[in-house]
Amino acid sequence: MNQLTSNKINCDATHPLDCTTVSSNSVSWTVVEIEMLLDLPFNDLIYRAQMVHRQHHDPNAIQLSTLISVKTGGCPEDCGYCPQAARYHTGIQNLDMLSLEEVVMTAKIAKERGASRFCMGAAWRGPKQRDIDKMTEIISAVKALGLQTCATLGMLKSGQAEQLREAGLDYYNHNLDTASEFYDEIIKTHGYQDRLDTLQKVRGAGMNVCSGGIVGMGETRQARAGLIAQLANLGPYPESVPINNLVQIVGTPLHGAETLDPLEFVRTIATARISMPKAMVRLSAGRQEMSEVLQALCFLAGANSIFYGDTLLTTDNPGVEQDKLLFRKLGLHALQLGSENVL
Ligand code: SAM
Ligand code: DTB
Ligand code: SF4
Repeated sequence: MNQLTSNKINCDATHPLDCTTVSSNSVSWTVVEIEMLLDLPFNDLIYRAQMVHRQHHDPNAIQLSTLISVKTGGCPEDCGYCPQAARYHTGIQNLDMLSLEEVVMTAKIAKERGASRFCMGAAWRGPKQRDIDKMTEIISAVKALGLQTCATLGMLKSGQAEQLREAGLDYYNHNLDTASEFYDEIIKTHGYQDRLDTLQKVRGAGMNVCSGGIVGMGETRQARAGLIAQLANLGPYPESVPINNLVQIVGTPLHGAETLDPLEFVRTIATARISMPKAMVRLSAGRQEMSEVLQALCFLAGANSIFYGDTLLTTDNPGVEQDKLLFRKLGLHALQLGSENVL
């Protein structure tokens, strides 16, 4: 029997396309099984991803998250892709943390434009207690606007996740970034286990987990499969899975990395969809460099969330008007917390 039909396919067929995935969150995936998905003929893979997608999601609804960098630059860590790492000369300044008023003003605009979630990022290894104190104030104020809240502040210490949760934080984003075996080539100042520990703390505090990774860093297909398998096996897998295509930044070690074949990016999205059927799979960084056709393929492969707004943290994202036009062309609409669609 084909290994893909072993423990996660609800039928006895020998070909994965004849089968239906089970929706349970307790299924485990081997790296080899994810690689087998990645190896499928493209049409078969996309067909299968669409079938899974339609079992669990409105195929034409896309969740919109708007990002803000609440603390930009000056980060002590060495993540090889990151424009905000102080040690690389990327032209990003070490700025003070934004005020509560500045963040709330941006959140209001994001809501008016139709975002359902507001994601606040900080260039920290992890927050200090005084940072948590400021963030809890900010989170409560953003939550009071009626937005879902998400924060990505680095590694968490015991008790911090609970404080964020109590302030009204709905999601915590902390990416595994890549497969464990490739990780050390990208980051040395904190380890893979540190990241898993933070995700465990987030889960333990009862928050939703947002965790994904970056592709296009020169990793092998096996490493991409390793990342997806690791995420899918988190038990439960993350509610939200951002898949970033590396935005190459002059001055970082990964500037000049071999770019990923766009169809391989689409395949990665499809395997995330199949192995994490209920998750929101976010087509994340790198959209600015993608054609409309490539983005459409990503939606077809099961991506159902995007970052919405002119900037990510420090780099450009497609403009709001451009995204509205794309949504119109594709007949997509924004997934709303309420019922009204804005796009
Ligand atoms: N400092 C915190 C941390 O690292 O967890 C939060 C902010 S950090 C910028 C959030 C995520 O952005 C990283 O984990 C990485 O996945 C993504 N990211 C950063 N730079 C990127 C780039 N150049 N291209 C694509 N994704 C990037
Ligand atoms: C995620 O996975 N991607 C976002 C968000 N989570 C925080 C960040 C992308 C950053 C891209 C580079 C920049 O704009 O600085
Ligand atoms: Fe960038 Fe976050 Fe790494 Fe700091 S910890 S270098 S902000 S990705």
